[in-house]
Amino acid sequence: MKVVASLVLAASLSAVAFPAAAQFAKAEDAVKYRQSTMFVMSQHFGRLGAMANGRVAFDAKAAAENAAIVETLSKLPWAAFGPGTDMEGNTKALPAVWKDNAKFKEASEKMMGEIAKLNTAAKAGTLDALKAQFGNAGGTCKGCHDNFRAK
Ligand code: ASC
Repeated sequence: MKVVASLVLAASLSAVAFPAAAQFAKAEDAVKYRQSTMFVMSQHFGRLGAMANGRVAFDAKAAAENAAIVETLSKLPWAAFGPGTDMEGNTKALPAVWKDNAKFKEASEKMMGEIAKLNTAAKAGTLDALKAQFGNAGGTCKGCHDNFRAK
């Protein structure tokens, strides 16, 4: 009984220590998850870009909806870059994600911060406000891709 109790305790402690690993059944799922969330995010970010760059007419409601989706999605990929998800050949994520993890984490936090500001800007309901923050937000996507994603 004691052994079972300590095994249960050990399992729950390791789940707390490694929440990312516990979230996915296998490494392939983590890779698919982070790629999928990034892809959906890029689709909604692209709709904001089309407005910011004048390719489609500004629509305040659509801008606010897309920016809210992007902000929610911006929080999701990171838990899927856990230990053991460095799958060579199956991902564009560079080894630097794990070797230089503090820098990667910093880049992810910078991105989330700028995306949160983009959501605030979009809610203001003007094209000027959207334009003023869109480039800053996109810059953090690119900055991280330059350092942590293979071409
Ligand atoms: C996108 C997308 C990215 C970023 C980046 C911004 O829409 O898919 O990766 O914007 O290109 O510089």
